[in-house]
Amino acid sequence: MEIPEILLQKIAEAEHVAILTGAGVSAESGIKTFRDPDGLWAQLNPAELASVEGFMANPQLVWSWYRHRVEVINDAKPNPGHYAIAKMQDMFPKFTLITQNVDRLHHRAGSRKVIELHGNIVENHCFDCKSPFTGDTALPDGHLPVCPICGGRIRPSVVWFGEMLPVDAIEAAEEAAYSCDVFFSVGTSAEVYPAANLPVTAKRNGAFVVEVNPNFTVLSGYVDAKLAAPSGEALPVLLDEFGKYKKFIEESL
Ligand code: BV8
Ligand code: ZN
Repeated sequence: MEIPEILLQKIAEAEHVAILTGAGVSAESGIKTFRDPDGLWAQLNPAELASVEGFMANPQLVWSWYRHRVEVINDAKPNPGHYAIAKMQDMFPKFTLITQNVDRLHHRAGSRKVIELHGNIVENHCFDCKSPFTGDTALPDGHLPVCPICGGRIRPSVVWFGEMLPVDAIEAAEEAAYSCDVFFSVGTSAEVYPAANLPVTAKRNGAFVVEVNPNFTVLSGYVDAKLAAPSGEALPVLLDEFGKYKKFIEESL
């Protein structure tokens, strides 16, 4: 695939590179996205499953959905897209990785600092007293994990629709979008807020915005460059071309 030279130039000059990832970056690890035709929302209603109301109304259904997703994630492995992003963390004076994903595959690929806007599916806590819960949640369907401290309901430590994002996470993400030189939007439909504001904030503040996504999104007509390919293919090629570009520049000095 073709990497636009302007993108290589902007990355070479960048002091600060920021990346926002969504479910698409984990698609090649075998984890379903949400909005693709075969995605999670194709069969299920997000409001019923990824919201406080849904959990209150039917904790059994919500827990069986999360248990299924945890099993899929435990069997999944990071893909070349995750590894390429992990490599990028040491290539620039400043680098910020922001993810909407809850699967922690960036951590497993070696990314050291990950801003998790929507929490993670690996940890759980008590809905009532907020204490972290390290007990077993893989209970047989029909059984719900109970808080040993207050007897309250245990929930996954993800951010549900209608819930505030962790303040430190969204503030750090907005700061990075505001101040970076190059902003990558990788594997996201950019439809969930306030995460979807980030590429717009970056663009408004003069960043060169790149979308890595095989499909068209609401961002596609707005970005400065688009790599219309799966991130597991596009990002390794980008790093490869960037290496050659830097060598060429050094040799021509
Ligand atoms: C909040 C964790 C308010 C749970 C998730 C305006 C401002 C603020 C809020 C709102 C607003 N408008 C509406 C809202 C409410 C809502 C919202 O945005 N709704 C949408 C549907 C309109 N937002 C919220 O509720 C947020 N909370 O704002 O609180 C508030 C304010 C004050 C006080 C109290 C409250 C909370 C949102 C977080 C919800 N939690 N996940 C869980 O996972 O179980 S959202 C979940 O869906 C993901 O985290 C992610 O964010 C989102 C899915 O998006 P994507 O990751 O982009 O995935 P998607 O499937 O959509 O797209 C995949 C893309 O990958 C596609 O484009 C595809 O082409 C591409 N792709 C496929 N394969 C590949 C690929 N790309 C690259 N390579 C490939 N191989
Ligand atoms: Zn409790």
